[in-house]
Amino acid sequence: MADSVLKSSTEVPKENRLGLKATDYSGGKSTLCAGCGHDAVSNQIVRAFYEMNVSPERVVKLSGIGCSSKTPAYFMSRAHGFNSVHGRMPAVATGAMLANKNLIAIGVSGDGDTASIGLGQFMHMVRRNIPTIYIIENNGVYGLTKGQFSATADEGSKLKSGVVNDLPPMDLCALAVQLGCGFVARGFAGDPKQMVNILKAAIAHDGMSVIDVISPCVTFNNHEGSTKGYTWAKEHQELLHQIGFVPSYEQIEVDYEPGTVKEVTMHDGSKVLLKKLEEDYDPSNAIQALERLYSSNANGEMLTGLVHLVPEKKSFLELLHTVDTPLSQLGEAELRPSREALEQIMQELM
Ligand SMILES: Cc1ncc(C[n+]2csc(CCOP(=O)(O)OP(=O)(O)O)c2C)c(N)n1
Ligand code: SF4
Ligand SMILES: [Mg+2]
Repeated sequence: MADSVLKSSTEVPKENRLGLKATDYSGGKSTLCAGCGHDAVSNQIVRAFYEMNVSPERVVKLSGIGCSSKTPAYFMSRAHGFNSVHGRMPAVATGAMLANKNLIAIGVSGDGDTASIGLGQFMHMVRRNIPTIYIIENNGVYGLTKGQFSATADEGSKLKSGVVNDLPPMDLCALAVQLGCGFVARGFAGDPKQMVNILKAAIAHDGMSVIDVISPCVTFNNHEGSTKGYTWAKEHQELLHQIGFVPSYEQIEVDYEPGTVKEVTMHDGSKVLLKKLEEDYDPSNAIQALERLYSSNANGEMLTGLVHLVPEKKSFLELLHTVDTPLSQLGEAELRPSREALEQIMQELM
């Protein structure tokens, strides 16, 4: 039954297929506030990469500025990493992936880093479909600079000081769908089972995946009147479906009632299983995704799940036909154009 597949990801072996332990995927000690949602997301990242048997040395971790952007220091110490300036992670991720398409890029950003100073870079990165797992740890505030409202804060929500937010929120999932992103999901830091399966599907996706995670800031936005705190999120989480993930190397025969589970085959042959809870939802349909996000927002609910999935969408690297060999490993013979090629270019400029 589908349920047995949906539960299978909870059985964790002591070593993965690479012979690595979960501790081989850990990072430095966190300096965030105890109970911060961002630490829960770091743990979910560790578990997903470990269970997906990804060598940490194949991973590049990228971020901007914020409490959220500090977190790549707290997972996968053995991976490559670059902590960029505020809102500029997309440019660095684009450069890294153009230089070496064999890397698996994971970017961690915040709602301030992405939806304010970095919005232009984020939008063009989505539009170009740069293969990166782009996580927004969304707490509705600028945690690092003492809790001012961010652009994702809900209208009418209150700061601890009693200040009310008068501006409408930006929905980063809806924005990503509108810009043609092939993988858009929303998770909740307090729902690890769903988040780990979303992350596994994102690792299997060849293209940009945008994951908006409601990740409460316990210091500045977890009180009554806040709409990004743990209690509010638990009470208002609306599951779009249950998510199961079957990696390509597991030849599991999935047997389920016709019409109850939607199966999507990813680029690497693994399967995402979406068990319907309430309606006939087609994740490849962008209009349905937008309708569902808008109706949830209008009802004051927090929709979570894999909102939009189009695995066949071509990435920027595929469109550019970038070489398989990392640029740093190409020799002079491959990099230097021939005399004839240079002469031809000169002729074209005449
Ligand atoms: C160019 C620049 N402008 C402003 C700042 C100040 N600043 C640091 S972090 C931050 C916002 C962080 O918010 P978010 O991305 O939501 O991360 P969080 O701390 O909430 O995880 C701001 C405005 C900065 N570091 N650099
Ligand atoms: S200030 Fe908020 S976002 Fe920053 S570490 Fe503390 S709880 Fe997390
Ligand atoms: Mg924030």
